Amino acid sequence: APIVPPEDLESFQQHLNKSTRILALLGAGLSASSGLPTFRGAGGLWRTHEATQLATPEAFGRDPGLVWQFYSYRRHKALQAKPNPAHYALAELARKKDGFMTLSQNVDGLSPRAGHPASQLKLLHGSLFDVKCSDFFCKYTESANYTDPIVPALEIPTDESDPTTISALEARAELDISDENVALPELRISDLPRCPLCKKGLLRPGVVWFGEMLPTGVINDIEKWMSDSAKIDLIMVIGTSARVYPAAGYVDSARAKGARVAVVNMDRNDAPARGLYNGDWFFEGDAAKIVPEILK
Ligand code: BJW
Repeated sequence: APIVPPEDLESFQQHLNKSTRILALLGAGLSASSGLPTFRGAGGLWRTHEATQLATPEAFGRDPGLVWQFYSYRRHKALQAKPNPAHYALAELARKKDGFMTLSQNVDGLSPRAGHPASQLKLLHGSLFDVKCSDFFCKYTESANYTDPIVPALEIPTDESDPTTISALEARAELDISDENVALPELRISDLPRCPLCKKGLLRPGVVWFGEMLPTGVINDIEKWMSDSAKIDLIMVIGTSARVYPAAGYVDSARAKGARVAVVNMDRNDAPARGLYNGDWFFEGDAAKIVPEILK
């Protein structure tokens, strides 16, 4: 059976083919089938903590070691993960259509690794592989830091039980520290990455936490793109609960300029599907399967 109703597929593709100004708003669901957990719902817990509770300046201020353990784990998982067919299909659409712009809330680096042209990809919430100084007065930033772990103390512990065979010794499994039953290594503040410029502040992940501004350059580029023309033809809202602002607000901005909305989501009852009008589309299922099919 086809994943997508044929009549929806046909009307969507007709609209896509005549569209010149297109946006995509991406969220964690896009990378779910690459093995990376989402923020809300199943998989949104890291040990006993809501992922969204660790993504705040307050959490970092209170317990920088815990927050680094969370982000170091996610850097490690993202480096092991591979882009899925949806990442590749979006990258290809960008190469085919100059007027296509992707707004990604994801920090996992999978869209860039799928070859998505950088000029058509705006990373709203930064990247796991950007690092910056947490001291307000220090301007130190680094991009493309793929060192894993970023400091030795953040190495993921392995199963130290006595191996019975050589291969078991070689394959010593990493423990899953996202599981609250696995002990977290003790950390001292002095073990955490320190700013090489001011030598005072701790380094922190270059992502956008709650209450923080999105990167000004990114916001300006999007505003400019939006105001370049009176009309936007289409916005695709893929794998996001569209609950976080200002990201979710781009759906309304696009609609205000005439855009029709296409939602791709596993969960029909999740936020973006509720606000759909006549002439919009809802494609239910795994983005990794649906996106390549509708963009074919
Ligand atoms: C699948 C699938 C599969 C699963 N296939 N689908 C206006 C109104 C109210 C509040 C505010 C407002 N404006 C600003 C705010 C405050 C706040 C906010 O939005 N709060 C809301 C929660 C109410 N916003 C901010 O603080 C922002 N900053 C800001 O506004 O600055 C200005 C300012 C400053 C000071 C004071 C006031 C204003 C910053 C927001 C930063 C968000 N950061 C995070 C963490 C990033 C770092 C990290 O990765 O750790 O970004 S939070 C987290 O949520 C992360 C995500 O990018 C973001 C969105 O989540 P996403 O991607 O949608 O994931 P999920 O899990 O929610 O959804 C997954 C979806 O996929 C689900 O629907 C599934 O069904 C689906 N799915 N598998 C297809 N295989």
